[in-house]
Amino acid sequence: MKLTWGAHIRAKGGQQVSGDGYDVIEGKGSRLLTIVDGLGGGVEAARPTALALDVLRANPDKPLKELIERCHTALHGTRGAVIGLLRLEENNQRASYIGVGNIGIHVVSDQMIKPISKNGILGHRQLPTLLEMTYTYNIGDLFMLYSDGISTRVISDSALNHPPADLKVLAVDLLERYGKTIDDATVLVAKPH
Ligand SMILES: [Mn+2]
Repeated sequence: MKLTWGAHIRAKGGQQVSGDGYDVIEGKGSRLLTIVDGLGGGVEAARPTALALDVLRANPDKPLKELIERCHTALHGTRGAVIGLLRLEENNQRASYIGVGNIGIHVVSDQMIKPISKNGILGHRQLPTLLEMTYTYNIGDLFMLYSDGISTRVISDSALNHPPADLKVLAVDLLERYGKTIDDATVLVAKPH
């Protein structure tokens, strides 16, 4: 699949290490896009984030629910994390999403693609009943994941309708304009074409 993407991350003011993390992981005919936000700040927050990303990188083709459950297990005993997990499949143009906790997702599309995250924390007690939402996307749709260090007002920004060719430029721009300095902040934008 041809997927153009860009991401930007900024640690909260005064921290050297970000508790947010992201990745775009290559699977068989699909990509897994994720943002993970470790609870707390600094190194304590970065640890659960790194553990969750390791699980995803080792298993890019497993069902989303299983990936979330594996992350949950791997994070027991840590501060915990929230996650947004999006899979874009190439052949059938299927987009599927599971979110646990406060990670935002927004899709610019002619289709009604409005996935949501459920409340919960990976690594803490019981996971919520996982809700996997599946859609058919169009080539050229723009997918955006963002952590809660980004104001939700970002979803109405006009730049999303006319993104630059280099999506890294868009991610940097959105973070600069909507990022909060009191939290780690991450934006990931991606466009299948
Ligand atoms: Mn956060």
